[in-house]
Amino acid sequence: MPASARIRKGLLVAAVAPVAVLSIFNCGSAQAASVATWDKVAHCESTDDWHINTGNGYFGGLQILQSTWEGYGGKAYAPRADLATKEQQIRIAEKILAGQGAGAWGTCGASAGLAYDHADPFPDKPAEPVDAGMTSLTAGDFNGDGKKDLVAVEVSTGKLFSYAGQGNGRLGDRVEIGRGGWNGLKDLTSADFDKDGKDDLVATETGTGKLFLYKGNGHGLGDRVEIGRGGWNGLKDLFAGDFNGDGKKDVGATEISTGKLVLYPGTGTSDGLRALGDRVEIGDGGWNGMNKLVSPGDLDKDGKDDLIANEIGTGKLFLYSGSGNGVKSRVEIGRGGWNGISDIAGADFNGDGIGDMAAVESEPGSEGKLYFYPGTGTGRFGDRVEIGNGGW
Ligand SMILES: [Ca+2]
Ligand SMILES: [Ca+2]
Ligand SMILES: [Ca+2]
Ligand SMILES: [Ca+2]
Repeated sequence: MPASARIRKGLLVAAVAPVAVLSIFNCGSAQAASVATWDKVAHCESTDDWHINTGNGYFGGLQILQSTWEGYGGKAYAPRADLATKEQQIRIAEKILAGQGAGAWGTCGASAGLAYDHADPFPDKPAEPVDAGMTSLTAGDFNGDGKKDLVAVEVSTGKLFSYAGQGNGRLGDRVEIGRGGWNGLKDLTSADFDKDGKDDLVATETGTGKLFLYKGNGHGLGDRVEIGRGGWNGLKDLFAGDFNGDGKKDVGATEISTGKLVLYPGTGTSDGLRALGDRVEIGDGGWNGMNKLVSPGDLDKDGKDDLIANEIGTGKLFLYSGSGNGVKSRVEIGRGGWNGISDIAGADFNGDGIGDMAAVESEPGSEGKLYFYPGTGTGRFGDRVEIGNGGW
């Protein structure tokens, strides 16, 4: 369980916070709070100033740390919490509350009774869509023809669709796989985790912070199994690949509270909580400055899975070549412009043994275009080609 990531005032009284955190995790009830309770937290944190930025690194009425804002999806609303509306700040705070508990607001959370108010702040109002068109792209062979398919969630319906890969970077017709409700899941990533020859899908359930594995059955997805107890909302940018060289696919992620890159080694099974082993750190802090982490497979033809990521500050794309024991030092493979890419999936789409990428370019909150980026085998990508017919 990652430690809580925020709090200006709470930091001063960290010694008392664990008591509140403990009671929350023991009771296991759904986390939520009314607007009136959030108003009390804001009164304590920011004296009711929902647009405050004092330069202390915490922003807005609920004083949310920038990396936490980004980690829980706040940038879909605004670049920083103080630039978002009160409702948007509360909607992200609800996710932090679910992931970290009321202890994230220290004494302000305690005095507001945040841990004991389980009301839905906006019961009659669905959340504004955080992305338009399709979101949460990932790639794997989900129809059993040996060609990698592109999978994505339709924002307007919460349905999961698989677009049949043609083996040449192009996509065929889509079919719905899995059951609905995929708007409540995030960080979708795919690999054949249990080594039965069929790709599986892993995702975090935002409401509970649990990690689930959806077993591929050759024509879609079968039943899901819980493979990670709560706390996964404290991780972001999940990716899948074999990064410890044992031939079994692992799950990697950035830990929001520390900015470290962590790896949960796969055990080659889909055996519930035994599917992943104890986690290890494979990258020092600083990964909160990166996003869109994805493994396209082997990009530089050394036989090891690799990781690519966008540097938020510069919009540059970097390759972190897999070392068999984590990742090597990074190499820049794309000069800027990658902040305009809203979603990335990686796999060997054209079957040449080299990892490729599919990515959506869009304005925030708008539909965008889907592109195919072929891996060249040198660790870079060749010229992109638009695929798909809009609506992404
Ligand atoms: Ca396929
Ligand atoms: Ca499998
Ligand atoms: Ca492995
Ligand atoms: Ca490689």
